[in-house]
Amino acid sequence: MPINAGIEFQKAERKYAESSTNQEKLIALNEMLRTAPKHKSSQVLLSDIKGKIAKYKELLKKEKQSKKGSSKFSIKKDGSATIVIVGTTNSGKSTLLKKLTNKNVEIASYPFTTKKPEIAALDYKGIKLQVIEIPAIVKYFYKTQNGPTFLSIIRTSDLIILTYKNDNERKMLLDELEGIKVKTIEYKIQENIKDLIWKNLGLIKIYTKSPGKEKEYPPVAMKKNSTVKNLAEKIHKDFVKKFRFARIWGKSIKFNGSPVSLSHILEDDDIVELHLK
Ligand SMILES: Nc1nc2c(ncn2[C@@H]2O[C@H](COP(=O)(O)OP(=O)(O)OP(=O)(O)O)[C@@H](O)[C@H]2O)c(=O)[nH]1
Ligand SMILES: [Mg+2]
Repeated sequence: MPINAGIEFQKAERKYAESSTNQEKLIALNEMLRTAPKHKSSQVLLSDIKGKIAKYKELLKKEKQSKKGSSKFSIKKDGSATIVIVGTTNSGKSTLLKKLTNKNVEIASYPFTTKKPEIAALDYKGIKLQVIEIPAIVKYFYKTQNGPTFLSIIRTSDLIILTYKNDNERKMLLDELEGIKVKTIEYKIQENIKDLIWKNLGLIKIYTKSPGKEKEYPPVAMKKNSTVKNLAEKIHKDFVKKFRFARIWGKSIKFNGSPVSLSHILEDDDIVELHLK
């Protein structure tokens, strides 16, 4: 925060932090430049803002270019969530992708082995998740040929796994990803990475069952705090209209098998039996 920054500047700064598109960021940055205090001690701030303006102009230009011709790296979203593996070269991105998905990707000790996004599917207890390895991040990534395209894949993902070899690389990565608001976890070899991914996606697994039968597999992925109504809508468009009550087994209920209404909030691993008219 600069000395004597006015309220207008603070507003613009907040707008910058909260905006998610390149266009909005650019507008907010120009606003910051206009309202920033202009004295000797704000030189660093001003040049930082100007640097970011140049960056977002470049990103916007590339974004417009890639909208014209269809990008050669266009990726179709698949599964209940998309996870991107983002890191420096030789930081084990492909090794991690293989460990998560069993996809036979090229793993090698020379740098920049992976040149295009590698896409694979991860099965987490029956829920399908899309995992993408992004080619290695380098300094001034947005200026590289495919940097803006890769950054937009990262920006539209649900979770980033950051891989790096040392603190300098970590700092560089965080600088290059500045402004991207996707939840980020850092991968350390000893962690149970699949459970860690699931915990950070903000999703729950819900099983359905019919009366007198076992729970059905695979489960359904839902956002945290979803209700029985959300589940019913997801299964069939008529189910909410036909709904009488539901029975629940699991963490969201005190007595297993108790009946609940549409507004009941579900928890991870709940089993739901819908009773319809
Ligand atoms: N000791 C050790 N070596 C690893 C580990 N993970 C990967 N490696 C090695 O590091 C080298 C690079 O691994 P990759 O998985 O290809 O790394 P990457 O980040 O995909 O690299 P690029 O695609 O080339 O940017 C390979 O020789 C791997 O065998 C690890 O956890 N421990
Ligand atoms: Mg690789």
